[in-house]
Amino acid sequence: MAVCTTCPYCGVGCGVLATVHPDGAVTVKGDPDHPANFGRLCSKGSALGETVNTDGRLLNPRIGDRAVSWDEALAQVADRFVATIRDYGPDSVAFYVSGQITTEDYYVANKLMKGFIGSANIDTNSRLCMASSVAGHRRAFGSDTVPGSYEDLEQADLIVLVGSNLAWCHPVLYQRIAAARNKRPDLKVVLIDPRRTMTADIADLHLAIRPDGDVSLFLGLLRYLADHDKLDLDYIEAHTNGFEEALETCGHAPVAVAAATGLSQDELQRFYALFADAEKTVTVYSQGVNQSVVGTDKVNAIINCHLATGRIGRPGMGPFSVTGQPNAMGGREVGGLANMLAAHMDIENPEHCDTVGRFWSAPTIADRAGLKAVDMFRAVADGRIKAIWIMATNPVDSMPDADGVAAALETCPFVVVSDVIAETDTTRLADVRLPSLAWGEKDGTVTNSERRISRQRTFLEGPGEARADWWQMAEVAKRMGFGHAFDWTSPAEIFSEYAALTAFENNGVRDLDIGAYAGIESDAYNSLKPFQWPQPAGVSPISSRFFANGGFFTPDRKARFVAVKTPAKPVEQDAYPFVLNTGRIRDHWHTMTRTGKSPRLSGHIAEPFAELHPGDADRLGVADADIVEVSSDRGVARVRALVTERQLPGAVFVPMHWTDQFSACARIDAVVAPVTDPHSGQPASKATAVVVRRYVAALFGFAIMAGKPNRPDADYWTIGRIAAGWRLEFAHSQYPEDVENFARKLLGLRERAQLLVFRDGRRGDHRIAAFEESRLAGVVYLSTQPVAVSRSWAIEQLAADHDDLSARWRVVAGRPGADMPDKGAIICACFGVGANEIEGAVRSGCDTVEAVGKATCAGTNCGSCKSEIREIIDDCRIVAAE
Ligand SMILES: Nc1nc2c(c(=O)[nH]1)N[C@H]1C(S)=C(S)[C@@H](COP(=O)(O)OP(=O)(O)OC[C@H]3O[C@@H](n4cnc5c(=O)[nH]c(N)nc54)[C@H](O)[C@@H]3O)O[C@H]1N2
Ligand SMILES: Nc1nc2c(c(=O)[nH]1)N[C@H]1C(S)=C(S)[C@@H](COP(=O)(O)OP(=O)(O)OC[C@H]3O[C@@H](n4cnc5c(=O)[nH]c(N)nc54)[C@H](O)[C@@H]3O)O[C@H]1N2
Ligand code: SF4
Ligand SMILES: [Mo]
Repeated sequence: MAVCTTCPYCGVGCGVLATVHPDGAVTVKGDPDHPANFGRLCSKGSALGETVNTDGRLLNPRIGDRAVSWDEALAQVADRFVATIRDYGPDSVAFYVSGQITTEDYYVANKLMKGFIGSANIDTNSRLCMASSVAGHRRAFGSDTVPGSYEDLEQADLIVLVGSNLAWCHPVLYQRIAAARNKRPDLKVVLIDPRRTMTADIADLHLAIRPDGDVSLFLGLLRYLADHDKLDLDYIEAHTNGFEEALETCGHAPVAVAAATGLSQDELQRFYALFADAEKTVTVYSQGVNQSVVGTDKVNAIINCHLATGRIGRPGMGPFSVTGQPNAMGGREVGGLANMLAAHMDIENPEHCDTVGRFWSAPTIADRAGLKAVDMFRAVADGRIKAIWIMATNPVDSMPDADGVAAALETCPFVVVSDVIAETDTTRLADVRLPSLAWGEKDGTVTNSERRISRQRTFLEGPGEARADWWQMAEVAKRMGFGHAFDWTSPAEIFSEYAALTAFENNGVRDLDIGAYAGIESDAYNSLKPFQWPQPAGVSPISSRFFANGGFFTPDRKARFVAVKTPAKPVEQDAYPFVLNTGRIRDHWHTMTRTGKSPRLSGHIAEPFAELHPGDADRLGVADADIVEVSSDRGVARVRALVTERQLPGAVFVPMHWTDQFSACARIDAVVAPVTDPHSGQPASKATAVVVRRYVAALFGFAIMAGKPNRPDADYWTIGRIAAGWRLEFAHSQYPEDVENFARKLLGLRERAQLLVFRDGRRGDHRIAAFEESRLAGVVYLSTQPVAVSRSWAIEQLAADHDDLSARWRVVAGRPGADMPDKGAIICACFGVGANEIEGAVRSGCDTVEAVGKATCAGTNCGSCKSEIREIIDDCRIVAAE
């Protein structure tokens, strides 16, 4: 029987039906009844079944390399925390947690740190993600409230996507918008992103804005709205403060806006006119807004335009910060950020501290903000923090100045890491590793971007001795002497306590109230249906939106316009002429500990890359598929060059996903500077000054093999899962002298393996295939140029039988025979359909995405690749027209 649960990836929070089959295989489907997705799933959600295996899992608590009992591990953690607090005070310890734990896990961590240890040194990776939105909401609304709902996207006449690659990062919302647009072609979409991402596929207008030009763009919009009589003066008067000052700081000079944004007057006018004329406007924003030194100002510049037009909290209208992680919102709700208290109460507010302190019967309560992520790791580095517990996040890969973070953890006297995976770049530096239950094994609630709380349910047994994160924290709390306050036996009891806290002395003064669930019993918790907050006790849901009629959570219940100023132009640095932008790709999730297990997901984009504009590439002497080095004054990364018109000149984009577990030197956060927004403390992960150089390679290589490859001795390498084993790409400054020996070592071959070596004397290339009987054990292609063999074809050979010699020679020749066409790069992850197959379908007459789907199945399951299919159709059209 299928179990109803929630996807563990992005903040859309899709409902999933998971089935465990008798052979242990897990399959998933979209839950048709879940209001976030109504049955849809994206490529990552659809491939969940491939990622729930126990490969690489951390199975026992470990102190150093020694497997120990839970009792010993927990006692060690408690003793070291107690001793550190005794000797150096509560602020000498810290927790660094994550938007990927459940609300219950988060609640326990926050309660322990803020109410019982008495420090606010608990921060979360949401600092790197949502902090600027939180700060912007609090400045404008007095509370961290997301006012709208997903259905607003379908009801809007205009959707403005700012710094959001929705097609790849919130694919099901993207699909909902695409479907709404098909039904109602006058729904217009504007995309604001320096790169022309796949999301541009549904955009009527793409503004390739200069990095961080957003504040100027929205200041210009507010001025335009005022000049064109498009303000809602009644709303401004009744429900807001500070409008005049905010308008004052906008300036009057469209020329200045054009200069700051890099956009033409015509582009600006088109956007402003669209916004002015569409009352039903939703502005969706994400990391292109939040991850900036002016992130909070960007958020308020956007919110100002919505307040000024009264477009908030009504159907089809509102500013909409879409959250990244499955429980980014839950973390904000319980108080997982170092500058919040709990249940949307403020740490600087003595009344709130009193309220929470009494509710918890806390012996001590934190009454000032703790250290935010970047400062927290600085404090680890300089010895102020002497014990840290990291849970469900991988800061050695995801924090800016990541090498500095690694060095800090190396010197820290006591590091605890709770993770599901044994070997990550962070667990490597832990004194104590605690094995956590993973998705499918754990039980709890998560809140999605539209404030909808859904259950994650158990359908698998945890492997080895893995235990829930909340249990680990509660057990340590007991051993620290706080047993009475941490003696829950299930997540249901924690949720019930948390719900009671949201309602405690609330009486409508705080936005977050789910008092209806205080005292919930385990049966009701187990059958809990997704619901949106607020949900106070004894009241049927008041409304699913906030602020249509004011009612903000400021002292006078009015919203605040923020008089945002045009940011100063960044100082140009001759030594670092490029702006490094970083972010995500369609089929990987963050540091790849889970999506990296899936051959399907690893096939879409198999290598870390740097997107460069063709003009810049020319100047640097870089060709497509060369290796480039991207470096700042912090560190360096080596990745594959991807030369594309989609990129702006002077900018370079590198994905955040590749770690030392998957690549030689591609941790891009080693390059990102630890510069933060002054209001939110969020790192500016999208604008580091860097230099880009061609890496001069004498050797390029590509290999496939059944077993996990040994780390090659090469300056550049990347490994990835394929159906029958692994693939490896590499490059180095020297060509091997003894190629046979090189191949044997790389493939880890047994003696009896037979090698078939082919040498192209003219090009100086080598292809070496190793057979064990008729089975291909591995193949290595070496060249002085980027290896041109078809990857998808070669990968399929690993599973195929090669009993005749001509088939074997085909492998070394590296060319598919006439009977084996080359698929090209995999576009549709669900059905494994390649670019060449799609092109073939287009050439034989399929001129729509639907027709290609009929002919090849591509795009007919989750639909995440539809934009790419459309791009191939368009490209073929251009070629035909030429
Ligand atoms: N496939 C996939 N999906 C994910 C995730 C994942 O790892 N993989 N992670 C999830 C998480 S935690 C998050 S936070 C979300 C993030 O979701 P998004 O924010 O959509 O993703 P990013 O790729 O980080 O950045 C979005 C865009 O911001 C643009 N940008 C950079 N600088 C600027 C600027 O100055 N102005 C503007 N307007 N745009 C700019 C970038 O070019 C990029 O295309 O995705 C979630 N979904
Ligand atoms: N340069 C750059 N850096 C970025 C960003 C960017 O755009 N650019 N984006 C930032 C953003 S928005 C985010 S959200 C972060 C994400 O960055 P991270 O949080 O560091 O990335 P993840 O890979 O999601 O790390 C989650 C870890 O928790 C483990 N895990 C999974 N499930 C569980 C569980 O149930 N319990 C426990 N205990 N562990 C579990 C996983 O194995 C993994 O090691 O990266 C940030 N860093
Ligand atoms: S859009 Fe995809 S990754 Fe996000 S919750 Fe839905 S299925 Fe999961
Ligand atoms: Mo995020």
